[in-house]
Amino acid sequence: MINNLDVCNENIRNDEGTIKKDSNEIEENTKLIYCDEVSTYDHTSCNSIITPEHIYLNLRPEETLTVCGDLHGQFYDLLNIMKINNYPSENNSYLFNGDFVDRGSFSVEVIIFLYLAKLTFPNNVHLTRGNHETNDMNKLYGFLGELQAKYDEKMHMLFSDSFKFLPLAYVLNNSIFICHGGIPSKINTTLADIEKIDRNTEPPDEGIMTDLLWADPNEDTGFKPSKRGIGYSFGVDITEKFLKANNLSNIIRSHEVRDNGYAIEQNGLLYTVFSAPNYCDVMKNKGAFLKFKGNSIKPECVTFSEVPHPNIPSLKYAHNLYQNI
Ligand SMILES: [Mn+2]
Repeated sequence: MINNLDVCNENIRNDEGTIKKDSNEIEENTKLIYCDEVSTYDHTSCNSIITPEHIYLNLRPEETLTVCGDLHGQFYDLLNIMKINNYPSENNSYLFNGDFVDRGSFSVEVIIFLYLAKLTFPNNVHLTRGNHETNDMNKLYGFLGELQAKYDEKMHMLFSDSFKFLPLAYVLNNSIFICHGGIPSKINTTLADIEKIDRNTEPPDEGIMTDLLWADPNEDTGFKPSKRGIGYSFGVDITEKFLKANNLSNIIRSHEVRDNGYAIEQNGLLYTVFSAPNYCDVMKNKGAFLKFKGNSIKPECVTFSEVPHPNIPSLKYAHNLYQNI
């Protein structure tokens, strides 16, 4: 299963030059529309509900927090999570750990649902930025195309701006570090360093922000080049050092499909959680979420299967070079 994704990622690398040119043209066009028509858009309304201090999540005894991984536009599976686990409320909090959009053909419905949930329960719904909450990915993997089909390009500029406000990481109950990809490759990175990142930007080619969005664990030790062609992978010794330096116990991350929806890796120190079952309509994996109650640092791991969706295949809105996984 992982190998299939590797092939897909290999294609991304090989075609990068061609796509970049195309993407830049789109970017220039959308900038013009944006400047002319929506330049009075008020950023402060976003900023007031997604502020840096919210990265520290300490649950009340009666509160549960459900951590979901990648959703990738699979709106009907998101509704199924709500059916299994109930809608957000004061005691039923959620953290959606990035990659809300792209690939699945209902990304618009997913992101509007999540933003409405955030606006309704700002203290109980938490959203992490994933590597797909970025312009480069949206141009290739469908979110831009889907917005062009359902609305227009300027809608993408508005969503793109909103993605820049999303936190890059959280700390749950003073023990568990949560981010979409993985831990920074700069040795001795502290939580204070992570808080200091100016995240109101597209991710650069390298650095702490890019690592948090893109890194993967490996089954060995040390740092290795990433199979994705961007970032790197980190071994269990790197994880141990990061946790010790920051007085933490575990890492939760998403970003990679797992057959059972989640996996406990690196000697029990790291959880991978992925919430898009039968990913891209072909991968046959389960979805999962991790559920914490009160001050617990050991989650209940819940798995679920895919549900039917309207007959619009995954990747329908993706760039035409990327419509096959
Ligand atoms: Mn990802």
